[in-house]
Amino acid sequence: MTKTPKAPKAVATHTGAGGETHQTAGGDTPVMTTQQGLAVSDDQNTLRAGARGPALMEDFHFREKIFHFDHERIPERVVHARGYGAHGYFELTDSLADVCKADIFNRVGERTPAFVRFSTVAGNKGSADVVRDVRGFAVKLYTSEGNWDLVGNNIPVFFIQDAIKFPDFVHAAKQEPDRDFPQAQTAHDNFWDFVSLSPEATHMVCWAMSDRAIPRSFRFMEGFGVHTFRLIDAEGQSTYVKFHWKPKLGLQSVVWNEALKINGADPDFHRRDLWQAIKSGNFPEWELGVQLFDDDFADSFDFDILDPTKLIPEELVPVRRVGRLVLDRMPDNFFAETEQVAFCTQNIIPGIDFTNDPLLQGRNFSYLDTQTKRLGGPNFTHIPINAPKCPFANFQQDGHMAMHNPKGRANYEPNSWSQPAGGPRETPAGYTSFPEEESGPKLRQRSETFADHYSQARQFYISQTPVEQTHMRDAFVFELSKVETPAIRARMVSYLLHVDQALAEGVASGLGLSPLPEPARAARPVVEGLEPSPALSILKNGPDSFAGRKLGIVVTNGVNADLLSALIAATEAVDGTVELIAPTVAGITDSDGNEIVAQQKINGGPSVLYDAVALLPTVEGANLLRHEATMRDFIADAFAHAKFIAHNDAAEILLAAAGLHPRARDAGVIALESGDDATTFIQTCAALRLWSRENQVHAV
Ligand code: HDE
Repeated sequence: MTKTPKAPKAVATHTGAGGETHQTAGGDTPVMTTQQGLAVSDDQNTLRAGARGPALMEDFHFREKIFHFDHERIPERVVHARGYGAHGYFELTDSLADVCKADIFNRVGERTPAFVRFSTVAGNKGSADVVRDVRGFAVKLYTSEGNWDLVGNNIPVFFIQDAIKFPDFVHAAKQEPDRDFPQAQTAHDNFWDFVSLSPEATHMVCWAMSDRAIPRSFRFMEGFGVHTFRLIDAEGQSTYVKFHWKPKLGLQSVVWNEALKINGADPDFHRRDLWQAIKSGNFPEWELGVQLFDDDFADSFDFDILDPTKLIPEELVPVRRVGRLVLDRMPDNFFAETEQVAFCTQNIIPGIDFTNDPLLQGRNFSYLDTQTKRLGGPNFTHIPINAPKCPFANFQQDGHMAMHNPKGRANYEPNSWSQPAGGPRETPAGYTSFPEEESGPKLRQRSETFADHYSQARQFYISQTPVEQTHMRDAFVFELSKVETPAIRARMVSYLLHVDQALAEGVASGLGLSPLPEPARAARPVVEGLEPSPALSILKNGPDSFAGRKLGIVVTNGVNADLLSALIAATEAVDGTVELIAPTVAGITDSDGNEIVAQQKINGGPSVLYDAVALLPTVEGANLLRHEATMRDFIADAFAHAKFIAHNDAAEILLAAAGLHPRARDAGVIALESGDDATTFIQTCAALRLWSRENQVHAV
């Protein structure tokens, strides 16, 4: 942290006639060539007729370079456009051979290569990371039996019950078409209009208004397969399964006002976090959990297991943890891997099968179709990130960019050519679908068993801690306050009256909506007496240490070297990280005369970028910084966001400048006098935030 980065190896240079720098190949530096392999002598100047004359058409190097540049962009994903991926592996820790024949689940200790892409849903590719949104959690597992894509989200349910509604839902959520805003947010009329006309969305809307939709980082969030799938054993028996990814670091989110400010200060907050964690060897890890159940459970459950707007509480069907997913390598190139990775829900392997969840069935068409458009043709499976790592062979051929055409004479079968010219053949050991009996009239009809839209929304709400319930209420109020049409606000409150009376009243009051609307007509009465499910709360499943989190320390010249190193040591001892924030990024000299580089200048390192903060200025430094508005914001925001704040004596000057006089402080503002205090402070930070402070800092 305190080291100055190494300068890159020198490259030989000479200066051109116009003063431009020419860097030349030689030694370790490779020769630049055209796409045809022709060495390039001058990459700074086009070929001209005379130094001041017109450019020549003959300049094939210029034309190739500009042509390629002109074609750099491909269509962004229609949803989940903004994403960030990493490589890793899945390791089996508990065999599932009792219920699943998939090779990946049969040998404990075996590792399967994986690529994971996290994403937001609504925003365009260049939008910010910490918007209120669902996060995609898409996992490609390169198994020995073919690629298995588990294309999940960080929320276990979805907004709609039938895939045919997906285009409407997505249109409503994204920018409004006449004005092309707002970007990457649902706080606008069209979104709330759609969901307030779609009672089935109520459960998911409650999740989206919870802190699940503003995770602290990808490393602190869960993933869910959402749909009910099937596991198939060696005898062909089926067991229903819901897939879960449980983060090793526990669950953590930011608070809404903090999220708004993070997006300004660092729109890449989540991708930078993943990059830094992996590059520094703190490999993010999740456990794979499965909820297994049979037809008897499905028949006895209050809801339809095919309905993607419902979950199965973990208290009813426990999550069996069977493996771990570790991300340990960033892609070499973002475009080649993260942008070109093509997830398809229909990519499954022997031992896993679909159910009739109508959303899943629709997805199985959509993903293949969208990849073909996005990546330009049917051969997107030939791109290295998408190709299986097991052998593969078939008679599919040609098309744009074909890399794996069949070898030999045959490109069809059956054929009478002997091997090797005859090519691949089927095997009875290949994939077979579970032979579920199906019959019924052709019709367009939603099953009556999908009709309860509020009970699980209520269960979700009552499973939250009071702090989280308040955040949900505030999120509804914030979003609906951006909705210009009063009737839409009222319609949403009419749904919330089925979820929880206090929630509905709180939202109505926050909107200044009076009198309360009538509750919406419910197709089915709310199931009474559903027990709270603690697994649904973030705060009940939070971290128990400062591991994976970041402390921001404000330092100035002459900082107490002992205290600073004690604080850094205490943080690093629990696998946390530290950034130093100083008046200039060149850094400071500590009380022992050591020169220390800072990671941020004060106006580039606001406290929203840190999980907790410490203020260690000298008196002289504090007297300088108290006149700096961003320093005062740093403290005021840390306090407003309920963060733990450590400080030395001299920092009293800064605390006072930010309006934090001793009487305004609380147990979360902690004086540091010795190295022991530093350890206690970091232990205190395990509690995430001093939530009780929130009541003091929000009047409306
Ligand atoms: Fe997707 N979804 N989706 N989705 N989805 C896409 O595929 C779609 C749904 C999810 O990192 C698209 O490659 C339909 C549920 C993730 O590359 C597209 C329906 C869940 C990603 C598509 C759904 C997801 C996508 C757009 C309703 C959680 C990003 C670009 C039937 C279980 C994957 C693309 C990545 C991406 C269609 C609903 C998760 C258009 C039709 C439910 C994580 O094919």
